[in-house]
Amino acid sequence: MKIGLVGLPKSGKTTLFNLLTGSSVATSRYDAGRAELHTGVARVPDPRVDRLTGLFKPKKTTYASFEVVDLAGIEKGERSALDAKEFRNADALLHVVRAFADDARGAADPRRDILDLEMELILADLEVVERRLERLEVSIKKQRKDAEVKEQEVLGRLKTALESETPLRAVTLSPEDARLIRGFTFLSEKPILHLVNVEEKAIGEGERMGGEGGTLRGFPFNVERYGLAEVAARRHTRVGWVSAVIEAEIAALEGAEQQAFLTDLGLAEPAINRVLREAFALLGLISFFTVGEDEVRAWPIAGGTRAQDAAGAVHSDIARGFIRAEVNGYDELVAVEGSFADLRSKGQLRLEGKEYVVQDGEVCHFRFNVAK
Ligand SMILES: Nc1nc2c(ncn2[C@@H]2O[C@H](COP(=O)(O)OP(=O)(O)OP(=O)(O)O)[C@@H](O)[C@H]2O)c(=O)[nH]1
Ligand SMILES: [Mg+2]
Repeated sequence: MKIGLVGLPKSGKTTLFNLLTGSSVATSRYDAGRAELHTGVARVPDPRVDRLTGLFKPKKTTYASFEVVDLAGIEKGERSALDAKEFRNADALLHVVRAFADDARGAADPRRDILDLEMELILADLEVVERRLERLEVSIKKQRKDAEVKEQEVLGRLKTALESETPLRAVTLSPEDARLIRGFTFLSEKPILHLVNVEEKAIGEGERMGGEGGTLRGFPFNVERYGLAEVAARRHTRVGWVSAVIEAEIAALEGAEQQAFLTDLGLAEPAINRVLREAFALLGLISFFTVGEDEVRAWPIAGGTRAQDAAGAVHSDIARGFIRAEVNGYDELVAVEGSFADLRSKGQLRLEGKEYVVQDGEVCHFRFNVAK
C-alpha cells in the first residue's frame, strides 16, 4: 500500500517524507522544486509490538509498514503534474499544508490551500470523465453495447458530482459500480489526510489554549483556528497537524535527551508517530501479529481480510495449505505474559477457519499442510 505526498511547493513535503521514512533527502528553501521523486518505506510505531517483543525476546522485531512517495510541489492550476503515475497509483493522499510563515510565499492560509488542492483533484477527474464520456457517446451511436451504456450512466453521475465540486470520495457507489470505475484511478476518490504543518511556536500555544498536549489527541483548537471543521467532517477525510521543524529536532535526539525534550513540549511521544498511525488507518489497514523466538511481527492487512488471505500475507504456501488459524486477542496474551499454555487452559485460544475475518491486534498462528 502506498501513500502519496501532495501539496504546494515548499509546504514541507520532503521534510515530512524524511520524518515518515527516516530518510535524509535534501530539503530546499529556494530552488524551483525540480521534478524529483523520492520513495521510501514508513514503519508504523506500535506499542503492542514493543510489548510483545518484551515478552518473547525474539531475534528480530518487524513493524507494519507502508510505502511513501514524495513528488515536487504542485502550484494551483498546474494539475497536469498530478497525472504522474505515482499519484495515480497511490492508495491514499497525504496533503502537506503550510501553516508556517514564509517570506517568499506570503501569509499562510491552510483553508485556502486545502480547498485549492481539492479543486485541482476534482478538475483533473472531471477532465478524465468528460474525455471518456465523449468517446462512449461516439461508440454507443455506432453500436449499442450494454456494458458501455452502464458505464455512461455511472460516469454521468460522477460528472454531476464533480461539477458541483464534490470529490468522488464523498460519492456513494455500489460495489459493482466502484469496480467499474476502479481502472480510472480517480484522484478525488482517494482517502486524504490534510496535514497542517504548523509554526513551531504553535505547540506551546496549544498548551496555553488547553490543547491536550499530553496525549496529543487532535489539538481541536487548530481545526477551529483555521476554519477546518467542515473539511474535517467530510467522508474519507482527516485533518491532522504537525510541526515538521520540531519533529526533525526530536528525531535528531535519542534516548533520555529525546524524552526530556518531549516532556518540555508536553508531548507523550513524537507527533510523527500519530501521523504514521493515521496514515496507516487512512490506507484502510489493520495489523495482526505473529510471535515466536525468531520474530515478533506486525502484518498489515486490509480491514475485512479472511484468515486464509491473512495467512497469504505471511507466505503463499501457508494460504494454500491452510488448515486452521489459532487466534487470540492481544490483551489476553499480554494478561498471561505470553503463555499460550495458559491461554489454552483458560479456553482463550480460538481455532478459526479460513472464512474467519481477522481483527486488528489479534495474534495468529497458522496451521497448514504443504502438499508435495
Ligand atoms: N519554519 C518552518 N519551515 C519549514 C517547516 N517545514 C519545512 N520548512 C522549510 O521549508 C522549506 C521547504 O521544505 P521542503 O520540505 O523542501 O518542502 P517541499 O514541499 O518538499 O518543497 P518542494 O519539493 O520544493 O515543493 C525548507 O527550507 C524547510 O526547512 C516548518 O514547519 N516550519
Ligand atoms: Mg520536496
